[in-house]
Amino acid sequence: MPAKEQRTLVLVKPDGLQRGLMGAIISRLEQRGLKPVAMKLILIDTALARRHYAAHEGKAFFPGLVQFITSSPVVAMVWQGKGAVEVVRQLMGATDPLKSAPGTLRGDYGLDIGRNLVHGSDSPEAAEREVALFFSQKEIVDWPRSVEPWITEP
Ligand code: IDP
Ligand code: MG
Repeated sequence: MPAKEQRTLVLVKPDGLQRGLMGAIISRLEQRGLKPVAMKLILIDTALARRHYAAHEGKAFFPGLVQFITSSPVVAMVWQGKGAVEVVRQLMGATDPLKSAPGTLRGDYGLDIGRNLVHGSDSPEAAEREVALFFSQKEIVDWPRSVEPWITEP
């Protein structure tokens, strides 16, 4: 991976799949110029959910969050590119869709903080931890993309 690029974990949450918004969410990341390097549809088990959201353990919404994220499949992905962690956070919008700007994924498709469609790692350190939680090294494909110099100046 080029030094100026980052990788980040993105989940299309159960509400995104149930509502048929997986394609719309993936399209937005793709159109921005980020590159997918890993992708799978999975049913998250309770153990993985608790590890993924460990920072929120003890909070009032934690049990509901674990219940929700394990209730139906998600699409787990790793996206790569310049500033990928921050770019995905901007594309997602604020945690509460009511506070997310129009044009963001949560601002365009969501109304409720507990049904906010998408997860993105919130820092490079979190991204590293979360990518490793969901994917083995073998599942991450470092593929060349011919359009690259038209997206990022070499
Ligand atoms: P983030 O997804 O924008 O990074 P976090 O603060 O990391 O937001 O919270 C993780 C997830 O927990 C949120 O995406 C949301 O689904 C849920 N959550 C956060 N705060 C609340 C709350 O106050 N009530 C209900 N659910 C919440
Ligand atoms: Mg978070």
